[in-house]
Amino acid sequence: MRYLLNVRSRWVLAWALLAALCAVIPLPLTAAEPVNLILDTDIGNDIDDAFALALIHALENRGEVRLLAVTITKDNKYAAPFVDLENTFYGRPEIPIGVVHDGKTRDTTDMLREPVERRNANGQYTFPRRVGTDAEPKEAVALLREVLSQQPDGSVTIAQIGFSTNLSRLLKSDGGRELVRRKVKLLCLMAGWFGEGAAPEYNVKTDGKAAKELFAEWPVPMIFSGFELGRQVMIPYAEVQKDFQYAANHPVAESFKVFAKPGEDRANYDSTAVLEAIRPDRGYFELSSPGRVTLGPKDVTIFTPDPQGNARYMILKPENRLRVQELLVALSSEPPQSAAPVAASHRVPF
Ligand SMILES: [Ca+2]
Repeated sequence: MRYLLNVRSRWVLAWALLAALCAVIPLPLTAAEPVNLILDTDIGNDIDDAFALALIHALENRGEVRLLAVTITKDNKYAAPFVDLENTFYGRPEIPIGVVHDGKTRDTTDMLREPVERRNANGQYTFPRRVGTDAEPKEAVALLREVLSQQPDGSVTIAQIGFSTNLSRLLKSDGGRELVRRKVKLLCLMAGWFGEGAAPEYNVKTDGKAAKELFAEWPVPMIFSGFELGRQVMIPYAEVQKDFQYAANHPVAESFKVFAKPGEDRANYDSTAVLEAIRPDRGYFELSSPGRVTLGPKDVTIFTPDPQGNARYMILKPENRLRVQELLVALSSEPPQSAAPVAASHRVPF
């Protein structure tokens, strides 16, 4: 009896010690590993790509994501410097950038050109960057292959918020489909239009051939954020005017002002796909049943339910619309963090 009491007493003491330790050692809110993310963007054709990139930086500040690389499908010389100056503004100038060769939308847009070319009174760039000064971007597919090959199997999420040019070329490159199957766990894309009244969607129809190939051949799960969802989530002009005032010169706010008409709210399509890529388990969106996405006349997306399919599309319930909209703008307008945690070891050299 005395022995049993002693054993019980020891257990009580051990539990008391453990409780005391837990009280003094703060446990992280989440022990989850950050999402290893590649962003593939047509930045410069609409303003939401710049906001989606700012959103990624805010979530990397929280340790939720590690931006491995940015690849670009807009074939214009200002796109890479703009991505680079935005990454530099947020304290991460080392993020490698890949550019498309012989791609779509070669036109120059002022929302890229003006921030890239802007100089201060001393003749220095208002927004410093490395591209065009001491570094040059790589070709996008080569960079995708390099980055993927260096990551653990099944660990990479890709957010495609432009055309399918780069990712379809990746699949067709030597061993590319196998590389994707081995390294990528999820592709979130802003692409298509699902449900009533569906019409051709810009990201799909601009490179319809690539989209068709990607949707047919992609070997791991895909989650689509369609036009019908993104158009419900706005970037309010008045909020951009107020929320980015912390910086006298802010690349995202300045690009927005160049692009949007005074007072014009713009849709935040791309940020919805990025949010799902990084926070898939927060219930912001519902998902459709599994199925397959194919293209019909004029490259309109057709979703066919199929239990064996690897595609789903996102659904935004009316009661979640405002919280998603406000969350995205609030996160995108977060100032750069002076001591942002940077897991540089996971990134390939610029
Ligand atoms: Ca885009």
